[in-house]
Amino acid sequence: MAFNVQEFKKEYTKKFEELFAYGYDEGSTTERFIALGDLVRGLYTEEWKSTVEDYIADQSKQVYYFSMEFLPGRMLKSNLLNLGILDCVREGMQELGLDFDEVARGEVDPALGNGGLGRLASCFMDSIASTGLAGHGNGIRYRYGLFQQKFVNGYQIELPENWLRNRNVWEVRKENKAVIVRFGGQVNLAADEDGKMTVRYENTRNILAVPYDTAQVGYKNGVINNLRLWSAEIPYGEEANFSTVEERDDVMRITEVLYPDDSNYEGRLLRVKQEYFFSSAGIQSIIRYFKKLKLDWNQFPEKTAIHINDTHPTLAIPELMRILLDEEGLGWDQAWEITKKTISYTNHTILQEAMERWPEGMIAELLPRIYQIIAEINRRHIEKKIPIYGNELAYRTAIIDQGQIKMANLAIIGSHSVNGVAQLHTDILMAETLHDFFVMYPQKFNNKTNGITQRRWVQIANEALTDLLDDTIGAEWKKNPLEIRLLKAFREDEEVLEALETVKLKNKQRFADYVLKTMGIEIDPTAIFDVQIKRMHAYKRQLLNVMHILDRYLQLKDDPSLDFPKRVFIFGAKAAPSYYYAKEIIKLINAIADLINNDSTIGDKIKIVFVENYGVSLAELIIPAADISEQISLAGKEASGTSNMKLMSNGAITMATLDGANVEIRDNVGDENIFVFGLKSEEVQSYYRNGNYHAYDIYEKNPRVKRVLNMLVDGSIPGIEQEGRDIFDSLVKFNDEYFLLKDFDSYIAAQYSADRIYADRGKWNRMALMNIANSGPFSSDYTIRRYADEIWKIKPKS
Ligand code: KOT
Repeated sequence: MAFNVQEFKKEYTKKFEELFAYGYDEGSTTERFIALGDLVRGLYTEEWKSTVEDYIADQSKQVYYFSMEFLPGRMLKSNLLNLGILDCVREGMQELGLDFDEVARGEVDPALGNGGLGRLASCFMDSIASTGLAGHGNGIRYRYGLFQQKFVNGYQIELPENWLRNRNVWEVRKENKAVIVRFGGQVNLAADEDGKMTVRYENTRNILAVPYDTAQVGYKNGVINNLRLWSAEIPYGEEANFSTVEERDDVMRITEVLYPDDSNYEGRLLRVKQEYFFSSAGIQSIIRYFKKLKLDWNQFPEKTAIHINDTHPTLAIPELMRILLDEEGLGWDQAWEITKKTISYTNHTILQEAMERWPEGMIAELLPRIYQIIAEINRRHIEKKIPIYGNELAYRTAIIDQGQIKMANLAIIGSHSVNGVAQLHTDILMAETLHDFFVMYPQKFNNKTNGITQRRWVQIANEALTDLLDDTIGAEWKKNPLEIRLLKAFREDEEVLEALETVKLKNKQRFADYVLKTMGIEIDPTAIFDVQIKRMHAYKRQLLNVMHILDRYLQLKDDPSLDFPKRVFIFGAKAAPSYYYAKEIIKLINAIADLINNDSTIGDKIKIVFVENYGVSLAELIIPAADISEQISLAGKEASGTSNMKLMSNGAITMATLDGANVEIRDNVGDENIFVFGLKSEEVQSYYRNGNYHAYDIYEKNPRVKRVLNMLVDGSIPGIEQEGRDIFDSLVKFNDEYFLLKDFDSYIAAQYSADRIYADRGKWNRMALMNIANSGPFSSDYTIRRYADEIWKIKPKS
């Protein structure tokens, strides 16, 4: 994009005054950001428009990524970087006497997702545009994002996240593209004039779905795709059918708030309303577009791919069927072939508590026609499969079972592709969780290991590392992330290794400044920064990390002269508000932070920092500062993980169980550049199968484990009472579901080897370098290319 500093300054000054009727020098940070964002949006509208026009002219096949969650993070720098004008704007702002980074922080970070699943969707949106693919997002414009987390006396409290309080400069409301989504009512068959039977919906409650579009700017390639988020409103004109205030409130509630559960499903009516609302709106707008092309319906899958991000948008399947059957008059078989060829599905978890199931009666009442279609899909599935696989297998794969609708079953049966998000995860799906379906449809199953966009997670978050890379290996890695492997050539180069250490130190200092300013805790940037950032969940085992901290504390209390290198344990985690146990662990971590941070005999040897309100923006600050990346979930439980990839790309060394994508990280970096410990997935499976795990025996026989656990209940940690008891019981009395006790010794041993190696700066820096150099394959650009080639069958714009 041609643009110079002088022009920018002129345009910015003008834009600011246009918007606020006074000069930027008088403006607040928020206003300064709004003016800049507004200006930047104006810069790409032309290309946004022409991208759409090209897609129409070329009749390109397009993919629509349906996701209940998107976690884009602040968009200013990312848009500027991708437009190729980041440096120019930074310079211009500086010349205007404004602090660019501060202005950038004036943007609210839209928290329209919970964690990995939503962030993956946003990395994918960036990679789809940046690899020149025609693809768009479809989701919900929540009025309130994921709650803001505060700690009060060490307890998590949740505050509403009113992210739209200032205007959202990136979105464009498109009222003329609104559609009607219908709920409730009755389905009637009626004959038209020619005696043809048509399906009529009566007494439905009609809701207006209004799209808000946000540009997804590709990296220096002129491609600008669309993220379409739907907002529920009261219809006007002939569709208006609400009378009472309660009915109106009901409508607004649909897109009011994001459900705050991660890897756990909420079986509430409102949740399924949200799911149908955005699935239906998305399908309707895709159909509307397709009809403009004036093609045959059989060409629909040649022009359209629809991907569903986990089962949340699965109602897109019966919704597409409904429109093809009832509105477009296709027969069942033709509609079904089109639907299956169009839809593909990603599974993100094997945790049973996360598998969506809806009561049959609830769906029948809320979505009577959709229910009929699901029942018919189910009936035909069983009828077709019995003769081939027998009754038992056919019924085990039924969509409707014991009064419940199983969304994963519908997603698999109604799609042509089912993928897991790391090789181990896909293997477990095929061999265990979805084995029955794998027997029926082996060709549908495939793996697509997750990835991350290094544009946000390296170029934007870690400018110092970006400069170092450019200076050592050139800038090709930015277009072609595999090229980062060129860094390997410098693994014995002391100058580069030292420069890498300096970069890390700078990022650690930046984070230390933040911690001092916001929490009043002083941390030493030369200490090991040991980072665990992810949702608080028992299977992710933050508690194992805590056990290590307590053990280290006890060792130091016994012998203050032990020469452990200094460590700062950094946590960032939100707990679902209703997840009581996770909240108890938050309280426990805050309590041990109070105890240890204020123990003068420990001093700098251990510090604990639990940041409030962890999210994308904080991740951008923490990840570049990390030395150790804690990826310690129980093997077989974490589908993939993506913070593991972000941290390695920034030179942190992984403390890993062989779970999710950690396995592939190990394969890429080699055993000598990662700390691996703990049970393997098959070992865990075998314990579960045989029921021969006895946590109590370990507690009794392992004195270090016993001492650590006793601290939870003997009053040594001020401020916790019931929490300590509950956590102790979960481990000792209720047999430690996630095998923390079993993995404790090997975890401690791995932590000790990290201590030893950290003391050898040259060796540590080399390991860090090798992690960065081997992070290229985890770029979401490659992940997306594989989705495009193997599932969506779409080609990049030439
Ligand atoms: C949430 C509700 C239902 C089903 C699945 C989820 C879910 C899974 N939410 N987040 N995930 C995570 O997705 C990431 C992206 O694939 C994975 O890296 C991570 O392991 C999952 O836990």
